[in-house]
Amino acid sequence: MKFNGVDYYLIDELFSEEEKLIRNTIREFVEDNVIPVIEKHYREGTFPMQIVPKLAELGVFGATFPAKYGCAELNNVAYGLIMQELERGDSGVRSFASVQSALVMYPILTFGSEEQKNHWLPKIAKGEKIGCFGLTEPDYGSNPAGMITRAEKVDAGYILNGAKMWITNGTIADVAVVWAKLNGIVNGFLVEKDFKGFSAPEMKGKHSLRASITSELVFDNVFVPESHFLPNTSGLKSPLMCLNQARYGIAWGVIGSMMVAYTQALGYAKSRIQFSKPIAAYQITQTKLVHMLTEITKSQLLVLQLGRLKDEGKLKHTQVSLAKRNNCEVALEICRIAREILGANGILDEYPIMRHMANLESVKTYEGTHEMHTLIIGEDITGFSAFE
Ligand code: TGC
Ligand code: FAD
Repeated sequence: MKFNGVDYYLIDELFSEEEKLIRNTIREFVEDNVIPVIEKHYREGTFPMQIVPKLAELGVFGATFPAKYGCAELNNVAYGLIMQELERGDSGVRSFASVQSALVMYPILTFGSEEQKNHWLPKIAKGEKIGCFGLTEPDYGSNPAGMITRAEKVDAGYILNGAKMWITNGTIADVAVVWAKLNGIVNGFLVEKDFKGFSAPEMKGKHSLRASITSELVFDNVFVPESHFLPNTSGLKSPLMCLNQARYGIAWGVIGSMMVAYTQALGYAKSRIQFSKPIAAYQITQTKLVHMLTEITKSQLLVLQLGRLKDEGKLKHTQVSLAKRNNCEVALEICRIAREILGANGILDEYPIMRHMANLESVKTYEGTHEMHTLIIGEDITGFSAFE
């Protein structure tokens, strides 16, 4: 059956024809190419690599970036809608696209030399090259300023030592955007998969985001040539700027998971008979459904305004934090309520709810935990930093 989304407030009327066309194209793609295969990949802990060339063809990678680098040059609302539709398939699919665009192409575009941009961006846009982003370390997650990974200047380049952890796409990446301290200042390096001393073993045993590859990155005296140093960074602020792009996509993306959970729960509640009536006829179930729909509607309005602000160049990173924090929290709550409405059936993989719920535990944690976003906004409104 065709999926029509969830739109209680006629928010569609606030999108341009082009934005709706892009949203519908990705929706159809996900319907045909992701939903039929994703449970199997989730169970087996694999990523559906066969969709990568198709995503590239649809202009998903670096969708907002300039046409001269082979990108679609869309606006940020269209990009957000793409993320929403991909995450309706699975958070792992949205993660793949987020990392390519926000965490690999964005830093190359923003901090790279013209040679680096011309070399990497068209290839990543075409899906010929896969990237990953290494910021988090085993002992430094929420506090990346403490990172231990170090670069040392040598003739014609740098020597990198250290390790990153929890890196999406690490094992399958051709290039890693790696953040390391050089003379105590955070800098960015492009590390290619076959550089001597570099390895990216896959992390196993996840109960969440199983249809996504997560890896360690290990640097054992890796020589990085000067040509692979990002020349235009300015300390920790630079990786944090990349995070804004990814957090923006997540705030939109998780609405896809909310829509799955709500529509599944609504359909089930109307057809499941207990005590001779559909459970949808009971007031407690209606309260749950109304709460879900209200939270979806609020989240949709939040990201739409966020996108318009981003397109107008008025966006503050603290506003992105507010949307990422809120939307991840309510998406998880909506999945939990949906699971409840489905009773025992809710735990089966015949329904996508538990998969989305489990994924959202990662999504709520990565790109800044719920608590970190609370403190980021808290600092913005009070003037007091609670990080120390
Ligand atoms: P702090 O002193 O606050 O900031 C240093 C400089 O950066 C500026 N800044 C930002 N600029 C742009 N965007 C942001 N979001 C920024 N946040 C801060 C700040 O104004 C300052 O600038 P300046 O000019 O004064 O130097 O730095 P801090 O060390 O106190 O840390 C701040 C904190 C805690 C908010 C930051 O470290 C943080 O956000 N921590 C969370 C870490 C995190 O989100 N990691 C994500 C890793 S990547 C990932 O999870 C990918 S998931 C991929 C997938 O989708 O699969
Ligand atoms: P910690 O920082 O150790 O935090 C543990 C708990 O303490 C959290 O609840 C946190 O909110 C809380 N806490 C920490 N500090 C404070 C404080 N000051 N006040 C109150 N509470 C606090 N990273 C990358 O660089 N690249 C990637 O591609 C990437 N992909 C990921 C994929 C997955 C599936 C996952 C799960 C993570 C990924 N990450 C990635 C890492 C992610 O960004 C970190 O896990 C996240 O930033 C949190 O760090 P941590 O897990 O070390 O938790």
